[in-house]
Amino acid sequence: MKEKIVFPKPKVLADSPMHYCPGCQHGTAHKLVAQTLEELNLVEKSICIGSIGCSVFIYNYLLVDTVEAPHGRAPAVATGVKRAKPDKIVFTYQGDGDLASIGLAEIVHCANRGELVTVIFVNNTVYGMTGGQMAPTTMVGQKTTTCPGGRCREREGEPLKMAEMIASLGGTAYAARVAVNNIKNLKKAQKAIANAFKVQVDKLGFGFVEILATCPTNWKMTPLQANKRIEQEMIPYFPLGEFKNCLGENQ
Ligand SMILES: Cc1ncc(C[n+]2csc(CCOP(=O)(O)OP(=O)(O)O)c2C)c(N)n1
Ligand code: SF4
Repeated sequence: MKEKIVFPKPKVLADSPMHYCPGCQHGTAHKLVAQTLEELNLVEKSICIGSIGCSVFIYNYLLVDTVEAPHGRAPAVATGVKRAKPDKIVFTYQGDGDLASIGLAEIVHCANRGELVTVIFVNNTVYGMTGGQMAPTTMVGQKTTTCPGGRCREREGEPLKMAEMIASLGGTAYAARVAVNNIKNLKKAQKAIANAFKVQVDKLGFGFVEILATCPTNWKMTPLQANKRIEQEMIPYFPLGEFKNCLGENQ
């Protein structure tokens, strides 16, 4: 019997094994970005700005021109690249340690200025690459290597809700939070990522998508347990949805 491929791999995704841990959703997020670039016909003119964290090797997987801008500086580098090459489609791919901690000033000012760039923000509530330290998005009560007793609201405050914060800024044209824990949410995630690129294509302003993602290794969970945590613990605190959408009828 002839095989029928139902979900083909996007061509812009390299044909090489990824280094991510089993059950890590960075790979899923990469695939959604790759699919979006192909569907919107943006592959040839896209420039990716990589960051620090487990996704530091994104240039090995997404076959587009890439600049590395570690330690939260990706939005600043994206600003420079886009201003120098306004015909290109420029996007960053950043984790929560990179974007919401070290790079908090960069992301806020980039959005507030309304830079015509797109930001893909992967929130897995820990610093994954460096061994699971507390991030600004770590949940109250969550145990990490730097808060072994659990994050404490009185001591460390509440986890930052980046999608809502970015939506409140004048230059933002699109801000949403999505998850990739089931098929329904995957489909919504795909649409949100496309919208975050469309606001750049239509020159409406800054585009931002927060993707809730698993880190089974540092959560000390199996992939299945980690996926359940997204539904049971993360989504109740980090609600899914669009917080700003200036696309109007252009969607
Ligand atoms: C002591 C120290 N401070 C800062 C860094 C820089 N650094 C590299 S990866 C990383 C954390 C990245 O975490 P995140 O952005 O959440 O991405 P993830 O690995 O979870 O995908 C940091 C802070 C470092 N390597 N060592
Ligand atoms: S440490 Fe966490 S974020 Fe990094 S690859 Fe493994 S599961 Fe993914």
